[in-house]
Amino acid sequence: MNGKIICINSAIHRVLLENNTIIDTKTRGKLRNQNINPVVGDNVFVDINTNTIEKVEERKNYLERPLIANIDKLLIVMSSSIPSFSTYLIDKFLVIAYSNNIEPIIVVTKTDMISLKEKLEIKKFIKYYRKLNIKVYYNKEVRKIKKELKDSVIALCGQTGSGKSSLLNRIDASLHLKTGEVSVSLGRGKHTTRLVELLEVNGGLIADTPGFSSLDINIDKKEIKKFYPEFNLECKYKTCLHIKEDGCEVLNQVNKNKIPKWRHENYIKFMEEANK
Ligand SMILES: Nc1nc2c(ncn2[C@@H]2O[C@H](COP(=O)(O)OP(=O)(O)O)[C@@H](O)[C@H]2O)c(=O)[nH]1
Ligand SMILES: [Mg+2]
Ligand SMILES: [Zn+2]
Repeated sequence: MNGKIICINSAIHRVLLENNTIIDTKTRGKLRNQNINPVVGDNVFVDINTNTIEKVEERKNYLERPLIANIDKLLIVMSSSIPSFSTYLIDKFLVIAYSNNIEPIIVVTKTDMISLKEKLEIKKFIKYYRKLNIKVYYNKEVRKIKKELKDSVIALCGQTGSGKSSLLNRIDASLHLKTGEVSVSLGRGKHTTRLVELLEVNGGLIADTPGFSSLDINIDKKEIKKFYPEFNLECKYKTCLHIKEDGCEVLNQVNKNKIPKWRHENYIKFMEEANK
């Protein structure tokens, strides 16, 4: 029977089957011999007589930190107050999402904590992201966010304190996730590696992870521009990286304020980081 791995704890692979039951399975030696290492999110075929995973389906995408496969949507949870709103982080998550074939969705939190003036400032950014066809919601819009969960596999990302756990609790109060936790450094020699787990929430699955621990854009420097949809313009040179080249149409649009300066500045930062 087909199913999806929702949790892995050493040798035990917990699978949500298509008939909505959950079983604990083992992997077959055959898979290990083929060097196939199933991860959370993998779509698998299970022999329900022996409770073994017989086959791992081809992956749509695969992230290493958190270790998870087949994510449909990335919920970028961005606070407008403490921690402060960061287009740098949003733009970085957008590149990570697009380069992994994941639909990004931005959720803005804590607008109740800011002034009207600050709200208008943030609205400018939101307007631009919407222009790029990215869905942006406020965390108050629980009904709209719930709709996004249906039949989707979702990962959350965003800074500590941005309101990820609070958001999930709003969506499903029975989750009782702890909020307001300050991450403390682990005691000496203690290795409390958190398990990645997919939780069933409102007809979808959400990765219960602290978010992305790795914020590296794991792609070639020359590729980053591909994940800035508005950079798909005709420059003088096909190989143009839109930094300071002669005849660069992207820079031209930035100068005309058609592409906002901050979008381009963040891009330059990513290019510099990719240099290291
Ligand atoms: N005022 C306000 N506080 C919020 C909001 N969302 C979350 N918080 C608070 O911000 C703190 C951090 O939230 P939490 O969900 O733990 O963030 P996480 O680290 O991303 O999971 C908690 O004290 C929450 O009560 C919001 O929309 N408005
Ligand atoms: Mg949390
Ligand atoms: Zn260019």
